[in-house]
Amino acid sequence: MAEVFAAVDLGASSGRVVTGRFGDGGLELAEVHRFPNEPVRCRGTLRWDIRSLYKGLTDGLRAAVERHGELSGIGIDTWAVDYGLLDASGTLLADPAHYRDTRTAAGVDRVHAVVPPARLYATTGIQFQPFNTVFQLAAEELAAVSSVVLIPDLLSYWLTGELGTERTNASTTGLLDPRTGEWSAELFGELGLRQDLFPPLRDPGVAAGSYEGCPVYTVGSHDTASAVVAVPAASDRFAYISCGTWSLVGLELDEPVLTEQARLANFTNERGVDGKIRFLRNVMGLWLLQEVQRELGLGLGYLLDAAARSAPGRSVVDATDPRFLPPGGMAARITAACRETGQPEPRDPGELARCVLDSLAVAYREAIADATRLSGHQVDAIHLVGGGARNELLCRLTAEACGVPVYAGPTEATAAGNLLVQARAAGALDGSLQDLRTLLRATHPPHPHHPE
Ligand code: LRH
Repeated sequence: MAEVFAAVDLGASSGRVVTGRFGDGGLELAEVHRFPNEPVRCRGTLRWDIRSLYKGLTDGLRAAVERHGELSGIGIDTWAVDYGLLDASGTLLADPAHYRDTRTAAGVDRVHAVVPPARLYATTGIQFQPFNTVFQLAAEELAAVSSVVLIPDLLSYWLTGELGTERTNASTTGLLDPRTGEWSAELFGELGLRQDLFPPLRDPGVAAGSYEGCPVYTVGSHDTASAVVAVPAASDRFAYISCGTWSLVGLELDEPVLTEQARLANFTNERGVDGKIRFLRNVMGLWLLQEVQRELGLGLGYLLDAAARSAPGRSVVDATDPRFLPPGGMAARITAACRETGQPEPRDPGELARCVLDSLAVAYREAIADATRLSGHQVDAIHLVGGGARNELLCRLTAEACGVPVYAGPTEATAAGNLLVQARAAGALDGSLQDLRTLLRATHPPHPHHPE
């Protein structure tokens, strides 16, 4: 009999509940509910409206039950690094702060004054991002705090009453030792942080409690970890681009690369499902285009058509530059970056969008070249998964920039990875990551883009 699981996948701009039916025909995906994720500014701090997200999640689970009758499991993934603070009674003290809020700058200085960047990297392998949990916590008042709970674990706690810290997402805190998958006791000590602030670590693919009689499983609760599970690769010689609001570009490795060169190249070693390492670089991603769209009030289709008609490679900005992190005024920031580097300024929305897409393709090429150089791993295919796989122009430009075939899709890779790991945890599937990928590839063959 076919079994149906529900993946809750929250992204920075929307959340969705996707069901996966595992039967004779392989995996059938259905989006049963989608809801907006609209952060709110409260007394100057940008925050996630976590209760509205929780409502979207429970509405989605209800829709899943209405559609399929009974669910065999539920799994939750979200963006990384952010957390809720609980008091001793388990009550959330405030809406979780958004990683794009600028309050973390003081935390960066505080942490680096105690543990210099090179030692921090040698211990955790996490690339410097001003919003890493370790920096956010250093800017926080923790006296009244009993637990720090990462976002997917917080939602899972509300569903099940059980607390835990799932490992793939724990790695993004910048406090985990990537070699052992355990917290770095040394780092906690030096930073004066109590290790029991975080609920006990748990692996992806284990029981996490139940909700209305349905089992809840941990998955790669870091959305990127789930997306990488669902890269429909035919061999291990692949690079991936998990392309949504962010583009996470890199390789799947067996061991972390903790060299000084890797740190200087700003590569991160996040933990993946089955103890793998996600050796990758954060590139700004479709955020640049989303912000341009929002600001100019133009549809995505219009912008992409205009970009396709604009001259190629006219100007290229650094799509990893933290100056593009906060919301607002994106067109002016991109134009300023062109001017400062002596390149022509975009003159219309098409040229602006073209500049973004060309810049992303170049950033992808550089990230993949650096990742292969730093790790010694060879690549003969690039898999572009996530919403960006729908963007034909971006896929074509990436194939041309990299000189390697780009395989696009699935667009719902994150939900698919979430579902595959749950189904395996529940015993509905078995096998290695490669087996899970082969199963997915059969029902969701990626679309190839060959370099010209
Ligand atoms: C993508 C993502 C990414 C993190 C960022 C904060 O959604 O999880 O992997 O670096 O959000």
